[in-house]
This record gives sequence, C-alpha cells and structure tokens, in this order.
Amino acid sequence: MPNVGKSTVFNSLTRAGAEALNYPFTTIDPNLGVAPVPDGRLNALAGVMSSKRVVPATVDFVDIAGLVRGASAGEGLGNQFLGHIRECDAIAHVVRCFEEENVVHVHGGVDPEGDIETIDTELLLADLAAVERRLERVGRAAKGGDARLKAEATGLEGLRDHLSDGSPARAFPSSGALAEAMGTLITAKPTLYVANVDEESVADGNRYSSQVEKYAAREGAEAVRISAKLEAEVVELSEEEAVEYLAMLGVRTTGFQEFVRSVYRLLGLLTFFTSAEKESRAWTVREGSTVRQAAGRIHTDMERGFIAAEVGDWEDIVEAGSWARAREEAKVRLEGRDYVVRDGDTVLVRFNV
Ligand SMILES: Nc1nc2c(ncn2[C@@H]2O[C@H](COP(=O)(O)OP(=O)(O)OP(=O)(O)O)[C@@H](O)[C@H]2O)c(=O)[nH]1
Ligand SMILES: [Mg+2]
Repeated sequence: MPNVGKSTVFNSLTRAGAEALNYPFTTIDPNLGVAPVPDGRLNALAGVMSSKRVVPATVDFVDIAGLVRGASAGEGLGNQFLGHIRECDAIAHVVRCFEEENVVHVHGGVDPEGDIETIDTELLLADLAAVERRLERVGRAAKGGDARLKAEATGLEGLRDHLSDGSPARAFPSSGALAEAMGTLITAKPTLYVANVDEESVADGNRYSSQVEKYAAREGAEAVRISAKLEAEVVELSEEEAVEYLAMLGVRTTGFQEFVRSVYRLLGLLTFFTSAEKESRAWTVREGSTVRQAAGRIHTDMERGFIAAEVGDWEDIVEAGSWARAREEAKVRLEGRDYVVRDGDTVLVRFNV
C-alpha cells in the first residue's frame, strides 16, 4: 500500500537514504539498496582469527511504489509497479500496523487484514491474467499434438482454477511442465509479511500486528514485527544511547536483524565462512550447493582449479582458536568437489590454475 512505511523500512535496512515522506506515491521509481546480514558467528570467527577486515553477507533490497486497488488493471501505474515485483526473488510485504492521525491511509483507517487482502487480490489478478494469456497461447499450440505442450496446458488450467479460488500460486502443487510459467508469477514468490508497528509495540506487538501474524500463519507464510520509526530514531543515536533506549522500551533489537534473517531463510540461502587474519567473510550460496560451486563464489579460479577444501564447523574453529589448532584436533576435514556445503561451514579452498 502507499504510505505504509516501505521506504522508511528500506532506509533502516540499507541506510540508502531514499525519500520517505508523508504522502502516498512518494516513491515512483524503485530505490536499490544493500543490507548486511547480521551474523554473530562471523564476528566470533573474526575475533579468534584477529581478522583485520570483517565482511558480512548481504541481501539486495528494492523499494518500490505502493499498489492500490485496481493495480492489476493498470490503476495508479499498476502494471509498471507489478513489473518491478516480478523481477525480485522474494517479496517483503510491508503492512501498516501503527496509528498516526497525521499519516494518511489511502483506503481509510488502519486495517492490516483488509490491506493485505487488497494487495494480495491485485497480485492474484495479475497472475491470473498472465496465466490466461499463456494458456491461450499454449492451448493453441498444443492442438499440434505435442505432448509437452498438452501437459502444460492441462497444468495451466488447474493453476487458473486454483488462482480463481483466491489461492496463491506458491500453494499450487507445481509439476515440471509448469516450471517456466511459475517462474514469472508474483504469487509464486516466497513472501514475508512485515508488520510495521509503533515504538511502544515492538516488544509485545499490538492488535494489528497479531492480525498480520494470524494471516501469515494461515497462508503458511512468515511474518516479522518491526518498528521502522524506532529504527530511524535509533540510527541517529550512539551505540550506548541506543542500547539504553531499547532497554527502556523492553526490547533488545528493533526487529531488523530478525527481518534480514527471515529473508535469508525464505530464499533458501545458507552462509559459509572464510576466515583468516587478513579477512573473515560470510558468503551466500543456495542450499544444496557443492563446495566447488561455493568456491566459485569466492573466485572463479577457485572453482576452475578446485582440488579439495578443508572444512570445519564455525563453532569448532572458534573453540580451537586457530585454523592450525583445529587441524591438530581433527576438527577440520578434507572434502572433495561434490561435498554439499552446510550452513556454518568454514572453508579453506585448495586450488591450482
Ligand atoms: N508514526 C509512524 N509513522 C511512520 C512509521 N513508518 C513510517 N511512518 C511515516 O509514514 C510516512 C510514509 O512513510 P514512507 O516510508 O514514505 O512510506 P512508503 O510506503 O514508502 O510510501 P510511498 O512510497 O508513498 O508508497 C512517513 O511520514 C513516515 O515517517 C511508523 O512506524 N510510525
Ligand atoms: Mg516509498
């Protein structure tokens, strides 16, 4: 929705300084920003290794314009905005859960469930239109007798009925025949609902955020609670003042760490580490990646010339206190190219080019 705090949330995550003002459609063109992924494991590794540099993993965020009722039919620049969502891997759906007379709500009062339904309906309608267009095309081509096209047409009919019933594409049991079509659908993307609450409600939530949480649970989606306004205030304070202020409100964090971690989980990503005196660094790979693919994230030469990797769990390395000690204690294993990387692995790649 317009004016619910998307740009405020985005700025807090990325420090990108996008315009966040008290009127609907402040954002028209998408803002791009990068958020570091908070990770205590990385800091622990960097500590024992006395690393000179610490480089966290990052998530790219795109702050887009608000959608309104009728967006799927082109209302309020709808089609263009929906296009921006199509290009992303996951959606963080910011929902207004704060009361503030001075901040206008485009459809009347604060109504999280109504807001979510309005937006989700637009997303569903946009997908339904896309599926119908594809079905028309594939259905016509399938008349030629091609078995694959026929299978896709049958799948698309099922998907069309599923969307017409008001269910998101991500809840549709997808077959191989639909893989390509699914890749273009907005409601097939993993979604995280972000309840934007006032400062007083970060600790325990309020009646609005519990509506969001219930809605997400029904859909099998994730929900997080944050206070964008609080975060905006906290970044202005010194670390000491910030801790004190948060304690006064009965919370330890503003909710943003949990937000970034949820996004990470949602995208099926995991973290592995490289750690030495020069640098400790967190890297991002998809779940199921091999250690050779992971090496390719660090440098293409490492993937090309991959020989083997020394791998240890981050906690074992921290306990051992150094890589050499971890080796001595047999906390480090030698793994071949097909080893599947686990979250928290610390990796030293041997390669030759
Ligand atoms: N009281 C209160 N105000 C907030 C909160 N979050 C955002 N605001 C205010 O709401 C107004 C809109 O915030 P934006 O971040 O620009 O909202 P947006 O969703 O990006 O809006 P558009 O780009 O116009 O769609 C600003 O005046 C913010 O200061 C909050 O948690 N509490
Ligand atoms: Mg905005």
